[in-house]
Amino acid sequence: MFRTPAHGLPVLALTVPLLAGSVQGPVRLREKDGRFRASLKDCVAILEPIEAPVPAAGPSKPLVIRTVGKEFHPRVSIATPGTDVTFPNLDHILHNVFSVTQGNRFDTGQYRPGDAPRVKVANPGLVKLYCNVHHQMNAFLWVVSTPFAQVLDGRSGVRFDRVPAGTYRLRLWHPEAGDRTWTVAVGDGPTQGAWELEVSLPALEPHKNKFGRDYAPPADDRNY
Ligand SMILES: [Cu+2]
Repeated sequence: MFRTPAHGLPVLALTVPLLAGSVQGPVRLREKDGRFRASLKDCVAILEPIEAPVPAAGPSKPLVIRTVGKEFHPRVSIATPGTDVTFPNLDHILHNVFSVTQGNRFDTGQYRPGDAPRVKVANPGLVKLYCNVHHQMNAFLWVVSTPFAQVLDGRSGVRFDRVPAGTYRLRLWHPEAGDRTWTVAVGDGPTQGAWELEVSLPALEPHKNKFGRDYAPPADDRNY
């Protein structure tokens, strides 16, 4: 860029280009029987700076998690701290969304078809979302302050571009595998890797309702 100092002659202001690279490579999800799952649906990759010039990301545009057919859609999402999350109810029955995750507790109360309660997520971490009416409804929201985070639905692995050079923690997570981390050094150019998670957890984690009690037997509301 050019600046014009007081004497009127343009001076070239030199800026040192920031080294940047990429992190890329396949991710595999190993089943209990040793085979690999065909899809990385619901898998999350997060690149957290340990020592790297990455400013914390501010609130992102509002996130929408719908209740459809007694399920949350999407089941797994990512937001930065301070982001609004709305929960439109597209069913014809009452739903609720609550979290008892420390640092991001909330309870929307029961809400009707067409309603869309809104909450603001505050602190980084994994937020587990449940419905107090329907035991089987669960979703996960990763609150992260790094701009380098992605849900791997429809992908075969990780790819982060324009990553400033430095040291990072690569965190991979899946609802049925929990998370694993690796330290990754990023320089100028691609950093290649190959990463694996192992399925070890049930598809639906045992959990209580928002009062910390067992769920009541299912109500007859099949016509959602
Ligand atoms: Cu529900």
